[in-house]
Amino acid sequence: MRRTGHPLGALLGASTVAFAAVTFAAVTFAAVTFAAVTFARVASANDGAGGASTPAIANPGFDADGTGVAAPSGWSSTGSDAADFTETGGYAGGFQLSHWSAEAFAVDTRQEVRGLSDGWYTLRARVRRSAGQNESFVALDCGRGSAARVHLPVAWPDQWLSVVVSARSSRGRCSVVLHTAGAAGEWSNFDEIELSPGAARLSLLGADVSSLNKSEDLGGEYFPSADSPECRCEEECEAQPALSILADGGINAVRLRVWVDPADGYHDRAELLRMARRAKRHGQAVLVDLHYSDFWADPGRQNKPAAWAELAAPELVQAVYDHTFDVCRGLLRQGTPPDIVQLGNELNSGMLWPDGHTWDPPNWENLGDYLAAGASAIAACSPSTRIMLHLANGGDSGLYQWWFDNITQQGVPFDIIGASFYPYWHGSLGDLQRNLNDVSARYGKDVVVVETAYPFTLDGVDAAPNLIGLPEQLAPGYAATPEGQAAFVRDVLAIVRAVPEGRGLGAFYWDATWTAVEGNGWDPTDPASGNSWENQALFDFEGRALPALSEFRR
Ligand SMILES: [Ca+2]
Ligand SMILES: [Ca+2]
Repeated sequence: MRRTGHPLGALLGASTVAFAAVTFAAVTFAAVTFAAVTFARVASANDGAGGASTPAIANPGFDADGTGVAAPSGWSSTGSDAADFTETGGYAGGFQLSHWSAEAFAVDTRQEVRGLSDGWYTLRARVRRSAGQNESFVALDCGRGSAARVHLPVAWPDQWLSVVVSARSSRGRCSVVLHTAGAAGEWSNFDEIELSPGAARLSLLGADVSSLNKSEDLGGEYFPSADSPECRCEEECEAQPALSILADGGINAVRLRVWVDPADGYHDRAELLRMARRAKRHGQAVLVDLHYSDFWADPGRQNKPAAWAELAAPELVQAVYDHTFDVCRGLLRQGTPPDIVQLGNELNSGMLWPDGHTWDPPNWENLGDYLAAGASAIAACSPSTRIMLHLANGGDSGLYQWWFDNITQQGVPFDIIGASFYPYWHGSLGDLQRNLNDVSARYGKDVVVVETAYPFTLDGVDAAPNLIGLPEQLAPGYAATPEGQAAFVRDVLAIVRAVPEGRGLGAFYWDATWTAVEGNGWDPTDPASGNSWENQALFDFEGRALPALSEFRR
């Protein structure tokens, strides 16, 4: 099984040297990292975790034998067994397991762990991988049909990521499998393999469907994926309600944008009530996205609703309360209380400019008053509804610390931190992981990636140029193809699932249903405005569900 000898010099030159400095920095923080990695919260919510043994993995950090060892203690390899070996470096302890070969390869490094109780176990690993043709994953195989894997996301080459995968043990033993199938010169690194009782699960597998009602009114049609049973025979494939297709794909939550008095009458309170009824019929949770504007609100614009333009700051507090309460009460009265309400949208620069701006000049007191008013309206209307505060730039932990330090000083009550994460604007998946892990621990809050998306093509179908249409805008490792979009969604979900203490609740795909339908452009004041997002929807140019949707099923 084991080969003897391998071109170690070539290996070191190929995949190790460039990362040495970063690896040493990571070693320094090892103690902190270990302290944060527990599963107490996850395990408490899990069936079968109580009293489970904490199993020991032999040589979990690949540090027992030094460098260049083809058969690290405790592990065995199958497949291209010259392609796995220890190297200096690693996330911690000085050494790591590497998968690499000068030729195309496929290798498994595995270890069977014995003495397990019946119940769920979660495997956590530190990983990183090259960005090319590299199919690599960490698997936990407990036999009897209980096996699961998590693919290695792609980040910057110097960024170690933490990933988790859970499976149910029923026969006392499970196998840890570290796998890479790569083209020549591709590589993966593994370190700090850890097995704990409990399961890591996402509760919110969501899609923003704010555009859907208007799309359907204007003739937009949606179809199941091309390989679904309904569509195998082309002529038998009939349009279905998009929410049905999304629900069948695993979407268990929807996000809906609310403007106060929009120019075209869409995305207002009445539409929210209608869409919430539809979503609840599919068993979907409802996240209400209050913009406190008549138009888009984001870091570049946070304009007051026209009806509020002349209000002084104290009157704005009342207006925020009244609008929030009115929207919430409407949902409550029709029997669809909101599950989550986010107060404002992408509040980096505050809201209700200029009164609630965070820097031009800053007025955290006003912003705190507005958000506290929204929170108290929700508490009065629907105490079980959870309150979210949402920023863009999900890879910018400095921004999040600055903003949430200030807003917590104002005493604003909230439950969940929401983050937008678009890799072409907001950094790598490593940046996202660092920020989510940091803010959830720093403020003791759950986190949700409340907006994310990725193109399935660089082509467009209407006249409006797409926001993402150039190869240089893409994230390394993720092609603008249906498969690349699916891999990106899969890996965002993996990052959220790995947030320590089970604080990563899930993610919402934005705007899943915004296909190119004439009249449904970005500007509610201009029916001729086009769609700059149709290559990032979860439905292709024919309206068929894309494979990324099925990533929400797990
Ligand atoms: Ca190590
Ligand atoms: Ca377009």
